[in-house]
Amino acid sequence: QKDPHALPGRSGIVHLFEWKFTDIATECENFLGPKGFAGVQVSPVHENLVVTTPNRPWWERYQVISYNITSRSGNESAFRDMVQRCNKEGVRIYVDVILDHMTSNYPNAHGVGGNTANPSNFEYPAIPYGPEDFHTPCAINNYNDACNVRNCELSGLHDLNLSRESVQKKMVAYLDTLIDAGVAGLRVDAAKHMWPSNLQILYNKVKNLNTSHGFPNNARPFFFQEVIDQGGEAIHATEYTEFGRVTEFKYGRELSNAFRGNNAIKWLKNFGPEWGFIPDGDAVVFVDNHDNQRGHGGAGSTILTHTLPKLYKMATAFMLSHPYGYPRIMSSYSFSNSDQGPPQDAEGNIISPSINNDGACNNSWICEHRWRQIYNMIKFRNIVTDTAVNNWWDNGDKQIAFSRGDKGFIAFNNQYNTHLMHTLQTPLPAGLYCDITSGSKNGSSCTGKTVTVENDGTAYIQILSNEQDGVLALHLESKL
Ligand code: AAO
Repeated sequence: QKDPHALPGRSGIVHLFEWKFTDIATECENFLGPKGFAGVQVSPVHENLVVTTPNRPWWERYQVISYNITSRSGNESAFRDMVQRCNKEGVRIYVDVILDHMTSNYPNAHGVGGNTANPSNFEYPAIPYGPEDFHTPCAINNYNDACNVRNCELSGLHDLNLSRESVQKKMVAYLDTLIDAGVAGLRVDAAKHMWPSNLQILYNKVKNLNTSHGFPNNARPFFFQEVIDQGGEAIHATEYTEFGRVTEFKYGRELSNAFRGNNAIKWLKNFGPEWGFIPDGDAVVFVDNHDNQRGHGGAGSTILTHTLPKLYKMATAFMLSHPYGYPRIMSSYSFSNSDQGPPQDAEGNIISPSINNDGACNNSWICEHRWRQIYNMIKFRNIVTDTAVNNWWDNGDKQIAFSRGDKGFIAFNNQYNTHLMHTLQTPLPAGLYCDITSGSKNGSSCTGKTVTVENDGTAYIQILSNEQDGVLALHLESKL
């Protein structure tokens, strides 16, 4: 249940936040498959409440009206088609599932698929759930009290009682529908707000993955659980790691803090459990997520996002070059307020991303996963898989370099106003290499900087402090 079921030679999840299913399917075929991405996290697929004040915010999708597969991303047949087409390209689908709660109180609550609910009476006939299926309402207001966090309502969202077998049965039916469609796993929203023992029972009831989509016999779904544990609260991430992975929120906070210059990156030498993180095989890691990039869910001002592109690409390159955890990349749309939904037309339909000639996205979609400095590092990660970090070098401050086995080399200059100009040890055979950060290898030429590796494996590495990118990366296949 901790295995993301990536196909060999692939890694990384990209969260295509608020994308339509048809666009995700095309992206699997045109981009994610060819570039070596392993999977996609899709926004919640169940029928959600239509919120009109504010006008169709992104977060309406976290308010459940029914478990029917219908949303602004598409209907059930579009969902099935997407999963099938992505699996065919070797790209897995992970669905964000909301099990903790239903909607909060809204008058005339209705869903995107036409179902209605009477939340103030705890009635959700389309599932159906009734008042007996919920915890007695109380507000979450004390993160030092596990019972308050798990038995009360998060932001007024009506809190389901997962200790009821009938509730679990309805959830399992929904999750099994997703498994039948060919998904590889589930992001469990607000797992912190559910009792670990109930989740363990629930997960064990869910079917094995669908062999007709290429999964081996008896393969268990990948469960990765959203548990925000930054210390200082009653609930710990490790309560959930026996039966799934957990999103390690300390990771993005510390990495962002370091690349913002608040902590010398030389300290990243032992980045991982020695920093108080959960064990490697238990962690899903990320720089930012859909919440903390817009100030929701415990962000602080530390988290790096696409709005500081040079530093963001450096932090992401570190994440993808470093072996700790299973990485997830955020793919965003631009926004000017934290409620704003995805690009949409006057009827509220999501507008598809359009792709420029240079491969970048247009019309308000940011598509970080299409940034060269990011997708080329997915390939780096795929090439250096299962190798150790060695040849660590630092200048005692904010410049570092390291190798991955005998397959890759990477250097970072995060020092304001100081160039990195050093001859450093690489693990690579002698020859001329293309730096896959400043450019890409194109046949036998390179669109970016080149580096000569000498017979003894050393190479002169230069990253000027005013360059567009603060990273230089080489791997076996970037040899010219
Ligand atoms: C919307 C409206 C609300 C309205 C509600 C009901 O915005 O005003 O009351 O509807 O009508 C998303 C949005 C919500 C939205 C909701 C439903 O973010 O704004 O509410 O959809 O439409 C907690 C949870 C965590 C959760 C996070 C947002 O633990 O699970 O809040 N994330 C997930 C999703 C998220 C979604 C939901 C859950 C709900 O990813 O998109 O909400 O399905 C502390 C705790 C954290 C807690 C935060 C925020 O964090 O530790 O567990 O997250 O507080 O409450 C430091 C600490 C850090 C601390 C932070 C903030 O950084 O280190 O631990 O300070 O104090």
